[in-house]
Amino acid sequence: MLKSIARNSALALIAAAGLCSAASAQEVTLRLVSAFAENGIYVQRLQPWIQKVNAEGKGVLQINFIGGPKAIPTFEVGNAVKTGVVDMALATGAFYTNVMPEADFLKLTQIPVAEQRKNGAFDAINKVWNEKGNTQYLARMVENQPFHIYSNKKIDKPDLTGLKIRITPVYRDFFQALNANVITTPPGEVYTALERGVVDGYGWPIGGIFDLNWQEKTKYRVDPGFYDAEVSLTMNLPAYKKLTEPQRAYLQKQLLALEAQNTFWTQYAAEETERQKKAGIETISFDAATAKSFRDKAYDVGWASAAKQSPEIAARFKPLFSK
Ligand code: 173
Repeated sequence: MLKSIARNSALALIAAAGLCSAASAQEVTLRLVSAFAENGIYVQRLQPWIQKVNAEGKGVLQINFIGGPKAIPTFEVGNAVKTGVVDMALATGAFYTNVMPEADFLKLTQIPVAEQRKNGAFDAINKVWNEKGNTQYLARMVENQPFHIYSNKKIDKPDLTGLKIRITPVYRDFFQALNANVITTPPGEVYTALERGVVDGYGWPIGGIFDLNWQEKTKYRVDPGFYDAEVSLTMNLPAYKKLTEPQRAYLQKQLLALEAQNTFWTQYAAEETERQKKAGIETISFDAATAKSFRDKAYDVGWASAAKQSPEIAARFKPLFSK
């Protein structure tokens, strides 16, 4: 008698658990964090997308935006995705070189993400991201945003001797090749570093310096820009694999819709250039030959460092990323 009660309740428990998983297989909620500030342009662009995903994805897939670097510090987001502490992240490769050094190679792409999906680059990226990062590379939401040197000290040639420049892994080897003293900080610490004179300048893309008020502490921008800021959505691989076929198809549809909005960035770059000028930020530019060698040097140093870091993968990526 006792035995059969025990057995019945055990069965009831299993049945209840079964019901739960049957219900949750219909709709999944993914927890997303951003390695970039919540009030910055990248999250501003992501929010309406999340709203659309949730509005159209009732009963299929929902995204729960947890927050920015206050929720998970910028340089810890990659590990949070890898270990499944969160399901999804908005980040850039430079922020998770602690997971895999190859993450930072994505700044070296010179072709649109739409083309990367066609020429095998996207698959090649995912093979590495899956194997080394336990991560699925989902979509690139920023393109055509070259990086620049912003400085408070005037330079008249591409030489940063004597300057202390805030970096992330994006800029390290290039700025060191230009003789800079480099200091790594997350974006959230740039303003204070400028204010206290800990740095004389910083690396950042053409757009977004107003988001954290850096224009107040910036005198010059060096042209031309170099590389292309990569800001992408990634996902914990087991969480991605656990999606049902309809859930994955729905997510894929929305990711492609997000990438289709990337034409925005060219216009934004032009607007931000103008806005910097109006804010009194002077442009430092070089003659054509010097400008070309400056840009070429950025890519030469970038690929040389990639090849040193991870020769086999750099060799695989280079032809797929280049024009
Ligand atoms: O923080 C950075 O300067 C950086 O690495 C980065 C990368 C992509 C977009 C914006 C900033």
